[in-house]
This record gives sequence, structure tokens and C-alpha cells, in this order.
Amino acid sequence: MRQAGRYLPEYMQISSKNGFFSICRSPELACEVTLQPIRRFNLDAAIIFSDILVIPQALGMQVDMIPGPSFPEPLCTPADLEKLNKNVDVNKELGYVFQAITKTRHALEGKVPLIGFSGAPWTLMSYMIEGGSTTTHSKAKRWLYTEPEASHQLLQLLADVIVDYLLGQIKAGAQLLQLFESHAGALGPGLFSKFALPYIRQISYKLKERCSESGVTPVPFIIFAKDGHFALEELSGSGYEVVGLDWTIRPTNARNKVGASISLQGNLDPCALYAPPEEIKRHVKEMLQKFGTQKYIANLGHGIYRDMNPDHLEVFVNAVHTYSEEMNATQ
Ligand code: 1CP
Repeated sequence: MRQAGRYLPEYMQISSKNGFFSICRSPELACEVTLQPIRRFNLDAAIIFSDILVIPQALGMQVDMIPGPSFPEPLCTPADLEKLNKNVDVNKELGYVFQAITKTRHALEGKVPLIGFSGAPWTLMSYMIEGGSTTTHSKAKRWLYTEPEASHQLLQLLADVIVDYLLGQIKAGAQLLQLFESHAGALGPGLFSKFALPYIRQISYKLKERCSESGVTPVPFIIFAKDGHFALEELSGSGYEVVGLDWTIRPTNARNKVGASISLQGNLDPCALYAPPEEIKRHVKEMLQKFGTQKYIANLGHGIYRDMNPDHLEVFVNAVHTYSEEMNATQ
């Protein structure tokens, strides 16, 4: 999840001397920052340090991080689509991510697998039109209602770049991929089926196709559609091995919706990390009892916040190991 390492003192030290995107663009720094949480916690996987907004940059848009994302020139009307780079060469524009992945794979020495990721088309479209964070997504949703053709054109452009980008990540050494549809909750079931789901599906199927064409072994793929539990059934049939869950859905309910063959990931409320350690352990135990230990990746339901104590994250991680090992031993 985003923010895994961003509030650690060792990250703050590097980020106080380097801008956010210069860390992303430096394979050495991105590798170092990816490893920081792995050194500190007994985590089972690493996620490459980058951001979903590197794709709008590759399409030619300026994105600053001050400290949240900000686009000085967001897309205002469909005519602005003409300004975007329609033929993105991912090796040229995003080769720095591939280099960071390869470097980090080597540095991890097989200790834990490395996860690559991308934003999903609707979530990226929303940032590109809103120009930053928003609670309403009203500018981007206005496009969906008034400019459906231009919206599909933009979403398709994004989906095509994302497939190239994720194929490049697998080739560079990513062992698992995650697609973040972080703004799924802004769309109701109707808009989601029309403007988000078709592209989410397309990405997983096209990526598998492109892998087989280029003789690359596909890797497991996670879809995380935040606040999109109205779409869990459809997401489970979209070509992803894992469905990520935010904390607003009951584990048994999610399992009933996705069926037995899909793995689930999630879904403790990140704010549970404010609780005292004994309570965090109780929450973890309850979560594992509900999900079981198979076809399941224990995680939080979203990223952590600035004022959370890293020691509490450690309690969470260690409790996952303790209880799952206990459960596996008695099964
Ligand atoms: O945890 C990590 O450091 C892993 C790398 C990572 C990932 C997987 C970062 C670094 N960003 C992301 C994904 C990402 N970025 C998502 C999808 C996950 C999610 O839903 O949170 C989203 C929505 C973004 C966009 C973004 N980037 C935001 C959210 C703004 C909003 O609209 O609420 C923010 C604050 C960023 C900045 C960012 N990205 C990553 C870090 C470490 C930071 C903080 C920059 C800093 O303070 O140094």
C-alpha cells in the first residue's frame, strides 16, 4: 500500500534532501527507500517506491508533489487531449521505474518478492482533470456525464499505456502487480461498470496476451478498487488472481461475493493502528479468523497516516505472523 515507508525517520531524511519525483527517478534512491521498511519490519513483500502519477507525466503532463499531487495545467476540455503524448514509449519515459525494479530485485536477494504497480485508468483520469486531490471528483465526473466519448478516448489511451508499463515492470523483475483503482468509490455501480470495469478487465487480459506473445511468464495480479465493494462480484471475474479490500466490508461478505478461487487482500482499518498494542493484536486475530490463512494476504485496508507510530505497525506485522502460524499449526 502507498505510504508503507513514507513516515519512517529514515525516509524523511532522504526526502528532506531530494524532491519526491527525483527519488522516484533515481534507481539508487528508489531502491534504498523501497528497502527501508523491509529492513525495519518483518514484511513478506516489498512494493517498489514510485507513484501512480508517473503515467500522467509520461503522457506529457507536469505533476508536482507539494506535498500532495498537483497539476499546474489539468485537462479542462476534450480539446486538451490533443496536448497528450499519444505514442508513449514506456522504455524512454518510464525506464527509470524499470531500472529501479531491477536494482531492487537484486538488492532483495530473494528475501521477499517485489510488487510493481500502476494506477487504473479512471483514477488517473480523475487526477488529470481535477489537477489534484478532491472529495467530490465533480470535474472528472462531469466529463463522464457530458463527454462520454472523450472520456472513453482518454481511458483507452491510459489503459494502453498501463499495459505497456506493467509488461515492462514484469520484464524488469516485478513478481506481483497491483492495480490501484483508488477512486472507485466516487463512481456508483452504473458509472463503474461503464467507465472503470471495462478497462480494468482489458488491462488484465491484454497483459496476459502480451506476456504470452513476448514469451514472458505472467505474474499474479491484484486489483484494489477502494470503496468499490458494489463491484466485488464483477471484479472477481476480471482476470485478477487477488482482490484487495478496504476496511468497509465484512470479510465473510467479501468471500461470499468473490467465491473460493480468488485470493483476498486486506482489510484492517489503518486507524486501528492508533489502538494500544494489545488491541491491535486482538484486531489482527479476529481478521485472520474471519479470512482464514489460505487464499489470503493479510494487510491494512489502505495506507497509514503521518501521525501513526511505526512501532504499532510492527505489532500488526508480527501479530499476523504469530497468529497465522498458530492457525496453520492447528489445522
Ligand atoms: O508506500 C510506498 O511508499 C509505496 C509506493 C507508493 C504507492 C504504491 C507511493 C509513494 N504511492 C503509491 C500509490 C498511490 N499514489 C496511490 C494508490 C494507493 C492509494 O489509494 O493510496 C494513490 C492514490 C497515489 C496518489 C498520491 N501520491 C497521493 C494521494 C493523494 C490523494 O488524492 O489522496 C499522495 C499523497 C501521493 C504522494 C506519495 N506517494 C508515495 C509517497 C511516499 C507519497 C508521499 C510523498 C511524500 O510525502 O514524500
